[in-house]
Amino acid sequence: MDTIIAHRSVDHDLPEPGVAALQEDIDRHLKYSLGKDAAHASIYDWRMSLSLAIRDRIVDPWFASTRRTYELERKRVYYLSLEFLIGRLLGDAAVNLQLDDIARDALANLNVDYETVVHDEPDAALGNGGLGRLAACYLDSLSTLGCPAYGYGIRYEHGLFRQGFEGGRQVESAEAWLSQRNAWEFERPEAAYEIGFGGHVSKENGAAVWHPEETVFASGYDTPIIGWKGRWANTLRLWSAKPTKLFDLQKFNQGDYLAAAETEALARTISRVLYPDDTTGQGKELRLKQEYFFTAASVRDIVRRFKSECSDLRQLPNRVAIQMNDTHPAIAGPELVRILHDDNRMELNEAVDLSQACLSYTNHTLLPEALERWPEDMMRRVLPRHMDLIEHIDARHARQHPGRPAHVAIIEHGAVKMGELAFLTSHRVNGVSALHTRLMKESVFRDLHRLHPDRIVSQTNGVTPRRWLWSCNRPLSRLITETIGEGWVGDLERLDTLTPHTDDPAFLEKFAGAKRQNKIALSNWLKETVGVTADPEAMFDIQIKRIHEYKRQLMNIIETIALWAAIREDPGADWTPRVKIFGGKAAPGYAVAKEVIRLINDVATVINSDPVMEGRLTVVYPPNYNVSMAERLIPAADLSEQISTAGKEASGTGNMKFAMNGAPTIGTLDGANVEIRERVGADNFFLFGLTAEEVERRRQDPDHAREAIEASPQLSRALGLIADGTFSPDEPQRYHGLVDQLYNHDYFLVCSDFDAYYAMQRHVDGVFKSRDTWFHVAAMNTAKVGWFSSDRAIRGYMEEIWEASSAL
Ligand code: NBG
Repeated sequence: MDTIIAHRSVDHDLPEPGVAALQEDIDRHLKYSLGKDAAHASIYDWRMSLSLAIRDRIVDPWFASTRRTYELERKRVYYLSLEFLIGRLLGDAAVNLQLDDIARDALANLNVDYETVVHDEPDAALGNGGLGRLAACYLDSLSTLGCPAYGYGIRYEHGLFRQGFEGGRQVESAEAWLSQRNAWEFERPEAAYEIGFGGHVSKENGAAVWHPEETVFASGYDTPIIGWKGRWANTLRLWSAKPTKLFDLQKFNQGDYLAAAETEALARTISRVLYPDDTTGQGKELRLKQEYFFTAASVRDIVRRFKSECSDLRQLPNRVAIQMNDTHPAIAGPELVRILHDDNRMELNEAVDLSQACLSYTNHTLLPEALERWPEDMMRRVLPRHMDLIEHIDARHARQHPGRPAHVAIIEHGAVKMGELAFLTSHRVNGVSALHTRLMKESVFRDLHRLHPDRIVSQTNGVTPRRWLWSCNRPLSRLITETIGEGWVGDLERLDTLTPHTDDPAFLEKFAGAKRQNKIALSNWLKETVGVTADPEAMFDIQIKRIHEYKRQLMNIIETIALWAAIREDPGADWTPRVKIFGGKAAPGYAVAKEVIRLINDVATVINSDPVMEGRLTVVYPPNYNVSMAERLIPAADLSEQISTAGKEASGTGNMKFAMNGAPTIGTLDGANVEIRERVGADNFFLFGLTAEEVERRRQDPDHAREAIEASPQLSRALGLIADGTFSPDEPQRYHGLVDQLYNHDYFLVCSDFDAYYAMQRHVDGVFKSRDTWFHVAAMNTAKVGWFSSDRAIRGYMEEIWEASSAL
């Protein structure tokens, strides 16, 4: 065994545990934790054993981090998010502990394949899309930077639904990530809080006392999140709802069996499912209860931890920064005020001010349908005391700003507006890209911004380079390390030192080789899973994200149809072969998005069976897009589709991941595309389309769509093919609604941007043919996007919003 030692070339700060030690621990867990003999162990058994062996190695740095935070009396950051889209954890933990190669060797010695084991882990899909994935990247960076922090969310029994296709249509089924034991979490029966709903408020000795009608326990489960090189670990604490047994028993004893059962049912329901919709405010009482449930548990946990260290509640803002990820945890303000004032007898206005000094809020969208509003009567029914406090906060703000415009009120026309509540209870409000922040100041929060000109700040999103470059793209990350050394993983702006190499043919050859290796791997996977042949020589053109009208997958598939028609017309021309890859889920109730999915699949069927298209055009839509699929697709991409209607995509984070992995963007001036383009350079970004301002102006023309269609032979022809049933021969009218909508409404300006998009795609075809130019552009994307690391973003939050510092 002594001869088998780790063969890593990187420097690291950890003691070298070695292959033999890890192998021994895997064996031990297999035997004593799983109760299995190696001869009968399944992949699951090996995965659990390896995960537990790796988890063991996280515990010491985790404890050390906690001890250090106490010793240094550091401020802690609390990231409250209804979604954490973490994906698989095994690979991540192994990489951050620099144990991946060691684990590979240890398993190989046991005749087990590391990749198979890693891929056996179910994705923890506790989120819908960008917002939830951002929260996961931020956890990684908080730990990497040694910022003392907790993530707080819900331990949903069922994560985001599983997507299948039947006859091209999306069908949803329940996801069950917890059907197998979760290797990473530690149950914390002692961290349990009784959370109330409903009931009434009474006055007792001059203080308000809330008597909830029903209660559930929030019970914590902790997952340690280890940072890069294992120097620091924070905690992700997810709350699971459990029935309050004692309360049930009383009711039971009173003979009220039904009510007793109700409590139990309610409890189970609260943490059962993630709402599968990220862009519409849910008018559901259960959603409100989920939000209050996890926020209240988290705030109580925060105050309890604070009190264990300090008795003077006025010190709270020096020790506590609470970040509200979107408005879902916006009840944190009133809840903290309630705890300070009602439970701890702090003067009410002091409680409001103190709570504001702790809280800040990130806005993630300007789409009006996504801004949460709760019916006032529902809010009063579910949270009567909070409603009183919201009224107080609103009235006080009105008094402090006489003559404030009526619509900045938190409560208006019988609705409680969570955006306004979050704004008014926070000391900082941030947008997620420069453009989004500017538009926020000019639109949704225009008047509040005038009243509070210092409150809104910008923190452009970032993504973790550990998952999104180092681990998902080994061929490229090896090349980068070989070229500029290893420091880039923890300091991504060092990628800039690749710049001179982007003119070196030998480097570009290797860069192209890495891309090719990833494309072959993806091609093999596509063949196995969906049976489609994707030629690695072709351009891999990828759009992966939630299906939404503003993201304009429809424009992409119409362009595909137009291209198909053009190739058929002149098959002998020198076409650049393309594989169009789509991935993404539609919210189950979002009818238009589901039609777009069906259209893409219908178009794929026709194009892929057209012999003329062989070697020229292929369309693939693998079902059930998730974090793990993204890790396969992004490294293999040649072209990144970021084509939203300008002004609608708050930031985007997929755009950053693609650029990092050497896939230039075809995109509009929207969200973080603007900043990506500034950094990679206009020559290395394929820009098209109307700007946010032009979009607004264009919409003023009532005939914008019809005019654009009439002016564009390509678009007219493509729409004609959709309308005449070419892609739905068994039901020619299938897409009439969709086409009508484009002619007569087209709110997202697919038609007005189409020609520019089509023309830019043909330009991209040309650049792709010139191999040297293409790989220079691709490599420049990798070299220049270091700024989009979530480490930079978290540093920004620490300095400008939380006033928190690293404890490393
Ligand atoms: C999304 C935006 C994206 C952005 C992510 C993360 C919501 C509500 N918003 O553009 O649409 O990148 O948030 O900030 O999910």
